[in-house]
Amino acid sequence: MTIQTIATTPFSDQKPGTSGLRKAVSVFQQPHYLENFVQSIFDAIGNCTGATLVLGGDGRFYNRQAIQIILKMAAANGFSLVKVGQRGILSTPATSCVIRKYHTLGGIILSASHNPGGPNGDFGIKYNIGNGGPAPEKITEAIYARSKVIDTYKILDSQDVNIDTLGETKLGSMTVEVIDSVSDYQALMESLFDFDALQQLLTNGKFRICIDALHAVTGPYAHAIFEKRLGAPVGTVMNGVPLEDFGGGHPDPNLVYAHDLVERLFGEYAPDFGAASDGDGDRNMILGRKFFVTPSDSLAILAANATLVPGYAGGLAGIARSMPTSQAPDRVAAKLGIDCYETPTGWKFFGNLLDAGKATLCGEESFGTGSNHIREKDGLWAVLFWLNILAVRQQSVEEIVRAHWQEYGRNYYSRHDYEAIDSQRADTLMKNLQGILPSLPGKKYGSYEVEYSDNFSYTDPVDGSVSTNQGVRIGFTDGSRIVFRLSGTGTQGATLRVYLESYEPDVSKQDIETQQALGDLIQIADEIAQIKVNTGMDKPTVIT
Ligand code: VG1
Ligand code: CO
Repeated sequence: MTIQTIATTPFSDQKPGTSGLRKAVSVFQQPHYLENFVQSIFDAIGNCTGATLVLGGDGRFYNRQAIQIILKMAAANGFSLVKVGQRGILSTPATSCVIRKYHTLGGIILSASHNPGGPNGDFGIKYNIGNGGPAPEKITEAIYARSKVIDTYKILDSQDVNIDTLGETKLGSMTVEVIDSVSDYQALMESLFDFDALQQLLTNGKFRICIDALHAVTGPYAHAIFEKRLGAPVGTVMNGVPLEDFGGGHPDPNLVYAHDLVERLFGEYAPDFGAASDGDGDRNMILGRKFFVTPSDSLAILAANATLVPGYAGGLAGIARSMPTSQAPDRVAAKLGIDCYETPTGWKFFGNLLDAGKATLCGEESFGTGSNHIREKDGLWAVLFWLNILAVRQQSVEEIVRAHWQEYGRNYYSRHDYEAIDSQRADTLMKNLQGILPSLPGKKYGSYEVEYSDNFSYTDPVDGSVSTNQGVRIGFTDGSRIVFRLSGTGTQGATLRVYLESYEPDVSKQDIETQQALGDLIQIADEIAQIKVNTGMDKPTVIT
């Protein structure tokens, strides 16, 4: 086995987005494309010699091939050990858990998360640092800078490694350890939640749940935890076998894409609780019987009830939410007398707050919730947290949410996505918006008056780093908000996200259908940003 140094030329498009580098599979299959990016990671992080790396992915098409390439490159770059998930499977939260538990240098996650997979779908790669979280911008920028000048990469000339059987093998002087994908993660969950109470709830014959893994990475974790460990009936987990193309579906847990689950939860004899997760297992959607919990509300409710759960019985240090997430968690933080931090979109911005002990729970409107137990959002963790609360309170999901609204008021919330629009048109829309921002405060739109308007900029309270241009916010005097930003995870053209939020303290007005409740704001958003004119689309492609 010899270490080969291969000559290469840079690709100009290897800039990591909100969550790693995502491209169509065909882009990753170009000669040297993956290798260039992996070598750029190794060069940017530097101290690879003798280090340990965690490696796994969500099982999508090209996962296995990419793992073999990365193993050979890790060996050639001096790593002494790579812990790889069996069959190449490791969810994003499980990877974060393993990095932290074994104090490794970092980890590589192969996933394009909620983007569809298969030969015609997307692939992605993300580097996580030693705290278990996504590399911060300083590192992703260094990786990108390196990718623009790279001229060689190192790879071991060797046979493929067996990644299906647990145990250790040698690859040159490096050890490859194939680990159980689930066990470390499951042990962490058992340390946080009351598994006895959960087992009782799931075996009492009265309370029924349904978990939709959408043929993505969560399947093995959900089978092991809910069916095997907690005793829920076999069949509780739907679509539980990870498939390379996710069964042709879109592994995004929302009312649009998790339609099988939605049909069950809104159908006859509906279960009491339903949940779905995404491609790499870090997102969650929570449903009660004929009831949808918005992710922003979910974060607020977990925070308000945290002390009912053993792992959080000591209370919360603080809460953090991404800027477009609704302000429902802020109200809980205010009541608890703790800070609520507002960060740019993407989990990499929560790492410092969690490391510094400033926040305990964090979340995003995009179906992501998590805590300081790892440094990623965590789909099954959120499901277990909800079930633990339900086991203690002995109320339905709907009762708990309605009681929350009664106490704190309801933040009506929705996100409108305009996908795959022409990039230039999207840039024009954002540029025009920026141009009119200074003129908006004081302007009236029907009964709404603009209080402030800005382009969100974030100064990290821990290391002082500044991230600018993180989305346009328009706030109204009654607390309503409209936020506009362009997605950083799409792979076709541009995706415009419009986030809409209004606040309703009056219980008698908390039962309006969401799009109707937000109807005025939807119109105002179009008036201000000229969405229809600029995108050429007369309605969003996805509403969540
Ligand atoms: C989207 C979401 C963001 C999330 C990111 C990664 O980013 O809006 O909240 O952190 O996906 O999630 P964007 O830039 O497309 O809006 V995942 O589950 O892909 O790791
Ligand atoms: Co994800």
